[in-house]
Amino acid sequence: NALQHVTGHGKGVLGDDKNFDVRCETSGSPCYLDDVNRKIQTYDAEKQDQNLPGKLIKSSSTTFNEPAGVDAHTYAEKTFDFYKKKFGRNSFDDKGGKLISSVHVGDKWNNAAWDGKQMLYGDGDGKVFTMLSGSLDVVAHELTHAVTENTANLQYWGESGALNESISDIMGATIDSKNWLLGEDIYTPDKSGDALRSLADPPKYKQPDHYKDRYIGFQDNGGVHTNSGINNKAAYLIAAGGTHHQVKVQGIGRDKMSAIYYRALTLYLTPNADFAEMRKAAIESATDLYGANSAEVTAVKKAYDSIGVN
Ligand code: ASN
Ligand code: ZN
Ligand code: CA
Repeated sequence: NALQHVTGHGKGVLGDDKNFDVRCETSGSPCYLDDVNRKIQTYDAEKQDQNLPGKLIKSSSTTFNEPAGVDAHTYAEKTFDFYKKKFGRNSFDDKGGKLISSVHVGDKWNNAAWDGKQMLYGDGDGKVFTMLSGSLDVVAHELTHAVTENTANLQYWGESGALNESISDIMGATIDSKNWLLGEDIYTPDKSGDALRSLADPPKYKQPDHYKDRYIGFQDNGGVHTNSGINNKAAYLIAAGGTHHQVKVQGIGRDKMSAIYYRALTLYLTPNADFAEMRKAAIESATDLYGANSAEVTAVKKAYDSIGVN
């Protein structure tokens, strides 16, 4: 008893106009951030961090004056379409699972997350972060945590946790392919040019880019957001090429690089995989996709050589 697949309109967090799929009542109003085809729904948590997801975001017309909700919704659709078109994956669980997002979670919360059930986005404090759904790479990063949980299920500590983080960054930088930076759209809104992380140059944001420099302490689940830089550098080199620690890598592009990691994630990696197993899984995947003697397999081997993972 509702109009389905209506096109909604609205501005995102950065003030850009966009279109997205909504549902409207048969009378034409109200409309909701409810994409009935992809099964994507976006809610307002109204600054709470409990009683989630909150209220389904609604508007009296097809125009939504709710930038954080508009971006969470639109970018979830984009990420869904990437996984569907590129890998034939039907939502995060590959079973058409309903994808729920809540925006305005908590009071000035400077984070975003997949909580095992849904996506959560804080508003940021306006200094360190603006509304976190405003960045496609952040949305794709969080949603990839859901894909990982439903596939390799990489455990969120130590090397497997760093690989979990890295896979989210790799897919974030593939789905939002305008650069190799993560989170630059919503990080420090008063300062341009910086970012949360760089896959091209992890040390720029205090991450290692070689296995010998890995963090071995207990903070951050054993440095999951630190040591991800090591694998991120390998992925960057596989895609873009370059010379690192005297090892030259011939790049194969983001498209093939991400296909290798997706195949490794869904077919070869296991919950406690370490960096050495990541290397093996990537070689195995590249061999399946491009052949044992391919330039793609060589790129993977050289990239892992260059970060000290053999
Ligand atoms: N934004 C963080 C992340 O995705 C949330 C977390 O701590 N897992 O890595
Ligand atoms: Zn993450
Ligand atoms: Ca980016």
